[in-house]
Amino acid sequence: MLSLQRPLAKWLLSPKTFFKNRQYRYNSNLSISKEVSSALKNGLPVVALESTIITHGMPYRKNFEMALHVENVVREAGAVPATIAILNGKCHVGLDEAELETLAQNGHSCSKVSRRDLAYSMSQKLNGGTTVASTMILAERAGIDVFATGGIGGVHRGAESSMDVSADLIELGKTRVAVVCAGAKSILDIGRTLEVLETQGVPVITLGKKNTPFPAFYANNSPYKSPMTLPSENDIADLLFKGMSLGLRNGTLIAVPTPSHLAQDYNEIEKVIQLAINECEALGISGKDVTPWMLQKVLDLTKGKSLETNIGLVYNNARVAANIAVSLANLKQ
Ligand code: PSU
Ligand code: MN
Repeated sequence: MLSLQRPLAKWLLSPKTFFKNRQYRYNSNLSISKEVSSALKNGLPVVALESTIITHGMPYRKNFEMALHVENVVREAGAVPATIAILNGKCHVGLDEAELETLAQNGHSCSKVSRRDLAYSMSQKLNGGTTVASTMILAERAGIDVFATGGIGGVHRGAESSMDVSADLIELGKTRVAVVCAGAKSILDIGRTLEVLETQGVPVITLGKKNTPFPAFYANNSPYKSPMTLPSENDIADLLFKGMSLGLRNGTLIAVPTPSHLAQDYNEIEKVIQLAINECEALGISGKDVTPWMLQKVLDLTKGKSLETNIGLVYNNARVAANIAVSLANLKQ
């Protein structure tokens, strides 16, 4: 890894050179778009975006519209978007419109690619939507520090017997990318999700005033306390920069409350989720199918309202991520 290739003393002596050069290190397996690669070379802010949300998180054609518009949101806030996916076995960082449409149209017939699936999908020349975990890996390899999505995977309810803990949490412990999301869905066991993040040394920061609860995706009034809060994107960028300066290798989780006009009530959405969990268990759904199945079920049960909230919060997270990326790029100058 980096610290082995580059002696620590040298790194400490010239952090600026380190930041400028790191994007060139792992690029041989990546297909980085011209726009993204030129932004990275010039130290401009870039925001990574995942693609499982396109292939497995939303129905066509809403997924395609979302995938296009979220890139505009990032641009409007002054950063360059880099949607990440596997196309014909190649790891792409930065997709064009036709590539986004291929993923959106093929949906579930694309693979859902988490860390364990990366090498397989490359060797079998598959098309795949990358999860938070694998998007983090590819973003880091490309030299991207900030990544926006909707929600992360976490510890599933009942994980004490099923052992269903998302690889996203493990990745956050070891891959240095800041993931901006709307917290964790209450289809997950949010309390245990926060415990695992703490164990792994992942700072979990909610954007907002002190005492803002840890957001639960559709709902902001969750009963879970935020481990940390910071009032602005500049403060978050400063925290990220401090972590980098110390050579910390872990990721960071930034939780952004859902805009109030889209947020739903925690207890209302909880009832829906309980129904969905009961059915999921009765049908014996397991492994990587659980999250996409639950997302679809909640969408059906709320007659599409959850989809509207989901799309709106992704845009909001993308704007916040771009602001953080802009601020961080300035600190790294
Ligand atoms: N949560 C959402 N929407 C999503 C996902 C999670 O609200 O689209 C996707 C993300 O790509 C996340 C993945 O990384 O599901 C987690 O899947 P699993 O629990 O199988 O690790
Ligand atoms: Mn799982």
